[in-house]
Amino acid sequence: MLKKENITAFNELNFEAHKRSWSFLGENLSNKNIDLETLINKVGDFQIAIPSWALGTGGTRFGRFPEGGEPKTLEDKIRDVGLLHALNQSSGAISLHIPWDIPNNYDKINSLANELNIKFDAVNSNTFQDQPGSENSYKFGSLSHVDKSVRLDAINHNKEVIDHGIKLGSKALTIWLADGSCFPGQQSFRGAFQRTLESLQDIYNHLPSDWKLLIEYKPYEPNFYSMVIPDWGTSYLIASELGEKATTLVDLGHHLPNTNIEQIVSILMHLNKLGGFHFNDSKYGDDDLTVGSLRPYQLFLIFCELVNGEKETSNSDLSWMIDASHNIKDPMEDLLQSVETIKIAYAKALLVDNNKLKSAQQKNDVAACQSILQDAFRTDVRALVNESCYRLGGALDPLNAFRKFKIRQKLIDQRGVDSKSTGL
Ligand code: PSV
Ligand code: MN
Repeated sequence: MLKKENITAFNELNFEAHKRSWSFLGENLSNKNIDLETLINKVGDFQIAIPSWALGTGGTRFGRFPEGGEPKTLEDKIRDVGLLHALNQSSGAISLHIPWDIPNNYDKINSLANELNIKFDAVNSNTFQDQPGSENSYKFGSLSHVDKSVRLDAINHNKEVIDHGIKLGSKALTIWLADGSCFPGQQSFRGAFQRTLESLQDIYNHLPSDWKLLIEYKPYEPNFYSMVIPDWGTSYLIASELGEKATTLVDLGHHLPNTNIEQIVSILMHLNKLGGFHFNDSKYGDDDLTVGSLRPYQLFLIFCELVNGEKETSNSDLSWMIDASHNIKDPMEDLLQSVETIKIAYAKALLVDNNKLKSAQQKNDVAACQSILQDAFRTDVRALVNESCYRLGGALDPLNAFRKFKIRQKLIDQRGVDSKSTGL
């Protein structure tokens, strides 16, 4: 569907314009004593996993408007990520959700992923939906449920997810726990917390030694009065109780309005407990919109803390993933836009003169502090992002290339207009 020669031909058409922008930016950055090669390599090395459930059209409880050509099988999902990666060279991993993505044949799945240069990122468990054939229900919780047999089902499911991940070379389990309560008095906060901790300990003990447990938090939805793990403090507390392999996962959409997420990132890294990230954007809640479509400055500030934290703390080896839902856009186009925005924010954060910032902070020169950050933020780094992608063999403008090659139409021709992705 997408050959190397196609990308080369596409790049030739766009090369002159790119060369002009890149030489302008490159010269400006070099004049500031910025090492271009290091910068390009860093941006090129940055890989952002694609969740298997984001390849289909999202929706709300009111409706869904798919365009067609959605991946029906795990193989199709891996192929879609392969296409994204071929175009942008930054989507070299897929994050699976079990039971939606259980492989029929591990060898075949592994070799397909290998062929497309795709790795398996964190595996995700699902105890927020009832499973067909199961005698127990998660309606009133899973890992926190008052009934031990329901808790055991949920614990065993998570252990099975780890076992699937081992066979695919994953190195992390992400748990997003939907447990909580919808009405005051429905649940004992202490009881639910304690039962969850015990369940998680059991799952934690099943983790291989080189695995991480990523604990995601969320303030509301699907439960609207209380969630058992509502915030980063609770996630951190649980991760600390469990042990070294347990960390906190920050999903940008899982905060109450106006929360200072960059501060959370900074403190978690200081405590060596930041394990991963789910990128998206929102105006109101967990809107799951395209990364940076609303708050690109916040995204940049978060990246400043990540870049700094990687230099100044021992917190490293983070899992990066997009966790968005595309209600009215082509999912693959939306993902390409998100990845590009993430790389732009990262590149801008790499431009911040941290020595200058530190000395301005020491002098309490507030105006200088702001200018130093905004200098970097206002630099147009798109040519840098394109240059790093180009050098790795990707397209100079991945979104336009996707359109030029009519990839969606080809997927519709191949899979049908009615093909629906499994998952949410
Ligand atoms: C639900 O809010 C959620 O976005 C969680 O963040 C999970 O990561 C994802 O869905 C899939 O379960
Ligand atoms: Mn998430």
